[in-house]
Amino acid sequence: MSKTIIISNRLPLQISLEDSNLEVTPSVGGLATGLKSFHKDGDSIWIGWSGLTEEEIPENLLDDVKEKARKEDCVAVNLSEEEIDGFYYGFSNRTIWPLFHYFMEYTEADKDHWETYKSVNRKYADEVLKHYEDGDHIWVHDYQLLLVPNMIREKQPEAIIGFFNHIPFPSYEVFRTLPWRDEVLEGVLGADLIGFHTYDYERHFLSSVSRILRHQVNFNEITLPERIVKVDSFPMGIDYNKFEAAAQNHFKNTEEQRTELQRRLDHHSNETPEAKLILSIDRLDYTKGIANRIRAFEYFLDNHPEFIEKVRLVMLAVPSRSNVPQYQRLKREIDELVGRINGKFSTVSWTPIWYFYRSMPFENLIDLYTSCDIALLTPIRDGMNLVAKEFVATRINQTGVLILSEMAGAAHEMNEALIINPNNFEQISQTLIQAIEMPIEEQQQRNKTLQKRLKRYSVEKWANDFMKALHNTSQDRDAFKATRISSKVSGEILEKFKNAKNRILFLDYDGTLVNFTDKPEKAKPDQELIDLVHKLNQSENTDVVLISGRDKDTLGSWWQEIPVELISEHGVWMRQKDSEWELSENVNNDWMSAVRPVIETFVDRTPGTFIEDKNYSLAWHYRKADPELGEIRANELSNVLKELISNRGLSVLEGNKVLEIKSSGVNKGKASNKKLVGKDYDFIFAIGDDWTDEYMFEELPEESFTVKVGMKKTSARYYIEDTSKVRDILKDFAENS
Ligand code: ADQ
Repeated sequence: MSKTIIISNRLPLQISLEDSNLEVTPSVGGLATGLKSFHKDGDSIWIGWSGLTEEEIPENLLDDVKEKARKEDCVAVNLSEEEIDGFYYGFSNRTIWPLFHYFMEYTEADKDHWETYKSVNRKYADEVLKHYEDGDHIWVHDYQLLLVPNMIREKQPEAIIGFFNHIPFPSYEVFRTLPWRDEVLEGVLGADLIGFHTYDYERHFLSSVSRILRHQVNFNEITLPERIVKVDSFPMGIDYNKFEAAAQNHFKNTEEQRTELQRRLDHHSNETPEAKLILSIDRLDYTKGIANRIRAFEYFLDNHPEFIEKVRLVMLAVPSRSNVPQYQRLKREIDELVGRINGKFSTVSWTPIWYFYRSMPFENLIDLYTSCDIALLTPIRDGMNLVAKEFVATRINQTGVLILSEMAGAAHEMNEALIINPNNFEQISQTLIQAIEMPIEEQQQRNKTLQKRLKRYSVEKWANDFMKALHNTSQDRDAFKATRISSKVSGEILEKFKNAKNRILFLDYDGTLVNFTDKPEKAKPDQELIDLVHKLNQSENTDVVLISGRDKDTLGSWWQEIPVELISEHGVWMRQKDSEWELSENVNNDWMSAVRPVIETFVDRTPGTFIEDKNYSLAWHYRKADPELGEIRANELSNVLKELISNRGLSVLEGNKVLEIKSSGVNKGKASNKKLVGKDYDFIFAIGDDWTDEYMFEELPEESFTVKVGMKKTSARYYIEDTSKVRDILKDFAENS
């Protein structure tokens, strides 16, 4: 039976050494917490790092580590201290993490770190390949493993691979500054499905893919030559029932069962029943806005001294990445801030901030969540922020107020929270007052709605939705009817070619025989292509027709020396072997003077676009335009033109980054069929890459070998990956004729 392979930097369990014994504890952090239940309940294995470096594990305990992991359906990836330094503390946390959270001033570009990142990603991919069996679903997680999807794909082209990014994806303007931006995007694009927490991250990613790699993006689909990649947003939820149940149990605890922390919290509320506890919980990370939060709290007390002794900030900062200098500096900054503010405002009976710098057991988290009145979560940037959701889930009597930064992904779904800008101290201060004074009924009303949504969209639902979408991408792949021209299929076609007595080949030009270039005039045939077409054209019983949308003058001049048959402008002109151009359709161009000025206004407004004048058609090219603006304008122009040309016997063809206006009666289907009249071909081969070639694929006889270049929707029987593969098959023909 097929299984799911989860891969993340860390395993959901952390293995550590205590007096030469191995201890297993659960990992802290959003990803591990969230996915644990999915892993436990399903048929899956989890591949990741155990938390101990190779140097730290005594040789005699190596097998024990493996065994401890195996018991939890986990596989530990062995990493050395040097690898952890370069891969985790280095590239992941000193390059990607700050860059993706818009902390460009913290972003380093260290080549050695990048090299280690690549080699460690390869280690993870190799471990996956060891456990992979046909039909398995692979789910790669987060920014430490951006290259893994493609590393798996290279070895297992048919694998079903998903990738989820737990942190923000920054805007193109920020992402483009990364020296290895192309490699990173190509790495992720090895996946069939790429998930983000919010639509904003999704559109930033799509825009980077289309601007940097120049792949075609249609809504949320990226067309690669050989595959289609889907991108979507899946806001991660929490294990709602676990937090709700923990809170219910918490309130059932007897006096003796209460934790030390809970007793202190109880003492506080008994002593000062009117005072409010404001809670914050985060990993100690500069993205979480902890220092700003303390300053905002100071601003609040400065401006509203009436709340002195009436509020207290309870702050839990969980140690994290303490090997990275910025985290060490931040720790010092927070220590100082807390000290200064406590010194400034404390009274004999009150300190404004209770600060804990440690990891707490789960039951203490629940103590904090349930005992505080207000949660103040003010990240500067945060992929999602699960703490916000956990706080709400534990409020079983539905009281409590959540103040949440608009910079957290969670803010998109938690509209009933009080949403603030973490840099606006005045707003935070006013919002604190609103929270302190909020009537119980309003608190309950807000939390009721929030809880309903959190309960429905739990982490389980999130994981299932992602896996369902991943499964669908594999079904879409199967539903794609065209057959890939593998070496076996190309051998079969070649056999038919060899045995045929009378053959005709229709070859589209741009995107089929040559790659696209930024200017159409640059796509001149190279010598290899000229020789190839020449050789094919000389073959016995073989007619070769270059069929293109290009104008007759360009096509004619490029193929002046070779007496190959040409069809230009989608069929307006034909040049027989060794003869002159003939106008093949009853076409005219008196409409151009009315249409041209309209297109010119689009050229003026859309930098990088231009008009190509053909004898009987006008083409508007937008390949060089900003990709998003180009698509928007193409859509707009297409609508404007359709209205303008209605009832004039004209049509608008939407090609690959080009719109073309021409007579309706002309298309490659009609033109190619004309060539068949009165002939008795027993091998018809037609190949092309865009929409204008679909007319050929649809109108040629059924037994023809119709081939699409690139894996796009098509009526062709076959598809082939790219222009170099096209040349390979034509070379086979040339050598065997
Ligand atoms: P994190 O940056 O780790 O996650 P967050 O989403 O708030 O941030 O998750 C923290 C998790 O750690 C919570 O589930 C919390 O319960 C747990 N936790 C906190 N303190 C703990 C403690 N002392 N002991 C045990 N557990 C503790 C990253 C991204 C986020 C994104 C998540 C999930 O940075 O933006 O929401 O992944 O995708």
